[in-house]
Amino acid sequence: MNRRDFMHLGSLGAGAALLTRGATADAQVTAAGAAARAARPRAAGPYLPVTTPNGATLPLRDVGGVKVGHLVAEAVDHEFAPGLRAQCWGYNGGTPGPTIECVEGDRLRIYVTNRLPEPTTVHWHGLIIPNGMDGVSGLTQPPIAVGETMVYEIVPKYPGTFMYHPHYDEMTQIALGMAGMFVVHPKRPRGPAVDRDFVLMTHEFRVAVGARRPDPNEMKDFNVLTFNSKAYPGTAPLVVGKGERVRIRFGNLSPMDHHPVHIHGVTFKVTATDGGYVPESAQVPETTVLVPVGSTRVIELVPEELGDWAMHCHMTHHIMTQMGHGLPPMVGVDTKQLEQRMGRVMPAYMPMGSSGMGNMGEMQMPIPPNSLPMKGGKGPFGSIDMGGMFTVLKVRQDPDHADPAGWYAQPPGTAPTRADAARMKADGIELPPPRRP
Ligand SMILES: [Cu+2]
Repeated sequence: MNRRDFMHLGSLGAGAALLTRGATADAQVTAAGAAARAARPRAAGPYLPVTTPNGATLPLRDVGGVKVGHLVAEAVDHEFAPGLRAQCWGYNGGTPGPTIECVEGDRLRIYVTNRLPEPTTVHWHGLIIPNGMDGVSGLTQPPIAVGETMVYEIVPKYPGTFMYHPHYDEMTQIALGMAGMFVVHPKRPRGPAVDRDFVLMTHEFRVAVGARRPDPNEMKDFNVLTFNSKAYPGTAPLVVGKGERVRIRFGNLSPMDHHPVHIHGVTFKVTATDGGYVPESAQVPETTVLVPVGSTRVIELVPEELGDWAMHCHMTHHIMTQMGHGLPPMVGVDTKQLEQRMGRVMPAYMPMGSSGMGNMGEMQMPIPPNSLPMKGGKGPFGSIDMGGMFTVLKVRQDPDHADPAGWYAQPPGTAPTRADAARMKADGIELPPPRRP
């Protein structure tokens, strides 16, 4: 054996060791997952149906071996979060539209009725289908006129996570909420079985404070950032079991922004995009996944720590809501004089932000009707300073019997405590003199 062969063998050995370690860890989590699975009634059928938090799945009727569904494009009165409603556009009474779910090779017949005040189409984003079914107004079909119904015949050739949206007046229709997810399960199971399968469409809207309709002409300043068209605290938590294998399918049909979605307390791998499966050798461990506009990203994770784990877009302005936009920079400004002068003309005047924006969600400030406070909601330890594209991954021992609204009870000794002088001194911590900026 020459040196090179030996090196090669060595690296194989290391690889095998890694594989074994991975397999042992997987076996442990799979055992926990199996226990959780055994305790839970499973849906009968060839696949685990996806869950669309705050949303629904499109009912499909079997008509002579064809799965028939009906999308109605229409205006919807939508609640982004308690306190903020707007006239959006969507499908079947909601935004996003219902998730379409089927199996590779299924024959689908989707009727689309247009109840919008203008024409529309439906494009099946990512699906490889005959050109005529692609739904691009003017290029592959005439638009669906107001009041008209058209029917699409689709046979998804490949499994995957796709989307649907109009390809007529995209700027207006998508900005008002017209988007949906399209999940095609593989005929033969692929990869390890999952215990939970979620779909989350990321989106962004511009809803001027007090307005009743999102502004479809906005290019930059989106102020209602959403998962499945809900802004926190309107977003439902994702309740999962410790040791379960969890799949989350993200889509992004925001008008202008990519969303780096970060999940606390877990690592995950991107297993698929709307282009297909990512080979295992190319799956990089991550804690944040960038979901670009017009794309889907599928991640899989196995939580090992119980708790309430934040899950949010990491663009800081995407975890703010309406009131956080368009403010002057105030950090460090001495507002005493300003307060005195403004107080003469506006007795209730209160300058904001001179010491930062923390707790703005908690302050009992009057806000205009039909608007959201700057951020957040109530948490078990006070105000949560994140809103918008934010939800909570709730990892529980017994997820099927856990209260989705409940908070994790931290075992004693597992949270930070206030440090007193004696303790600091014992560990040699000394306060440095304050620095003058
Ligand atoms: Cu974002």
